[in-house]
Amino acid sequence: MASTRCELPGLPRRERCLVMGVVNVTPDSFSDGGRWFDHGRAVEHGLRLAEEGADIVDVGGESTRPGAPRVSLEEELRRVVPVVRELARQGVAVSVDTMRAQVADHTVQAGARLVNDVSGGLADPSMARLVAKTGVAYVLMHWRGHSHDMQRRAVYTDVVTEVHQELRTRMEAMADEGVDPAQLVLDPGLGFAKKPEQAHNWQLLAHLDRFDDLGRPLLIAGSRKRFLGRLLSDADGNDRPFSESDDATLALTVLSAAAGAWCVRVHDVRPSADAVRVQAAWRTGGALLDDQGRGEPVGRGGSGR
Ligand code: PMM
Repeated sequence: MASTRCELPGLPRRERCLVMGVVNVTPDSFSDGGRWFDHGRAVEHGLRLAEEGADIVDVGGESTRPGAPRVSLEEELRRVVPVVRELARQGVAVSVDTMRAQVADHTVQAGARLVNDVSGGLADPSMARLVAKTGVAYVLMHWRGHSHDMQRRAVYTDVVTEVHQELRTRMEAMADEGVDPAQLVLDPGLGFAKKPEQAHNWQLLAHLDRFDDLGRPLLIAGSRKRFLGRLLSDADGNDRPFSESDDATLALTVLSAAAGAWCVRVHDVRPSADAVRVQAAWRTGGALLDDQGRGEPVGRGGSGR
């Protein structure tokens, strides 16, 4: 896959898979809801993730867990804009996890360098024009509907072929609105209208190379998701709780990096930041190390800026 060392406007370029750390400024997110639901704590957490080696810090104000209600525009703005502004001011490469063009607009003005839209532009018809107008890098994720009914829409004959086709259709729709394909990152949307019991997520992961012909870098975001808990269920059939799936997430990071992913999105940053460095040193036979065998420094000033 050609995507790892891809150039995207405003974002760090590394000879390895990047790591995006998650800051959910929400009371109810899937795995860390409520923990950073305060501007000061959210900024502190984002800075810690950058210190731990996150190349990008992803700030979101709306939970996308299955069944989650939507928040108002005003509330989403209130949650994310100050956090994005402060992290950007401190030199962190910030992405904003939003489906709303107005939130994207305000946060890009506040310093966000990437718009991470889990709806791939479907939730807000103004998104494509905003992305075209600002020239900002944009994550286009595969999506079939809002959280309250997305699992009902997880009906596929061939999940890989259909996700590929739907991403291609969305890329074309964005281009029709003036978005330069060079702004785009693609994401198969693990867990979004994908059913653990039908192994949709695993089929996608097993065939990431099928997305090569779309010619854009891939973001893989499986951190703490339910399909990992299901994979690791106990003898009584109980899913492993998400709080105990960080080792499985780390395995996903290693395999995604080896498969050529541009970036992984994770909650627990340090293990993944270490792992992508190990993978890159392995892949290149140490060609990028200094004459003492050292890699790039981990953390802000090294990879965070
Ligand atoms: N998943 C979540 C949130 N944002 N963004 C992208 N690009 N891809 C994803 O799969 C994705 C996302 C939900 O996970 P969280 O509630 O743990 O943040």
